[in-house]
Amino acid sequence: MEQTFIILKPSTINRSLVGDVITRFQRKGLIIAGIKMMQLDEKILREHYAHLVDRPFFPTLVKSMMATPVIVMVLRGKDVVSVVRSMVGATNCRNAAPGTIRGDFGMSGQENIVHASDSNENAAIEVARFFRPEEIFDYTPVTLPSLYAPDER
Ligand code: IDP
Ligand code: MG
Repeated sequence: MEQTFIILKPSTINRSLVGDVITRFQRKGLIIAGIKMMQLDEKILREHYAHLVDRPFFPTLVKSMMATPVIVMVLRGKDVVSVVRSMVGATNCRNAAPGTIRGDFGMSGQENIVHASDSNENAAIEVARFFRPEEIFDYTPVTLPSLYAPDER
């Protein structure tokens, strides 16, 4: 099974939506392989958002991402990167479809509730950037036979 990397952004912490967002991932049947709270700094954000450093909104984005500690997560599941991206929805919450996390919980392009990896390759890079190996847990929930058929696991 694959892994993906999630950040519950300061907008989620400030708006007390942590439980609602995590509940969505759990109800879907995704396995929490790692979870912790941390304060991001400019160094890690320049790496994480390297594709955006030249954009005019980058300083505002960095400030926003450091406004409170964040909660970072590693989720595990079959095809989890694409499953989670479709659960999260379009980048701008105002364009995100109802039923998605951004579509249901936000009104902003920047303050958009969660980060989720966009490919298996980036997920591996992001997990390694934010977690030490011993912070990721490989366990089998007792519910696994109800989550997947044998040939899907
Ligand atoms: P994604 O989070 O949907 O993968 P990216 O293009 O990777 O979107 O952008 C990373 C983050 O940068 C977004 O989640 C959002 O917080 C912020 N962002 C992206 N585009 C804009 C913009 O045009 N204005 C302000 N913030 C933006
Ligand atoms: Mg992105």
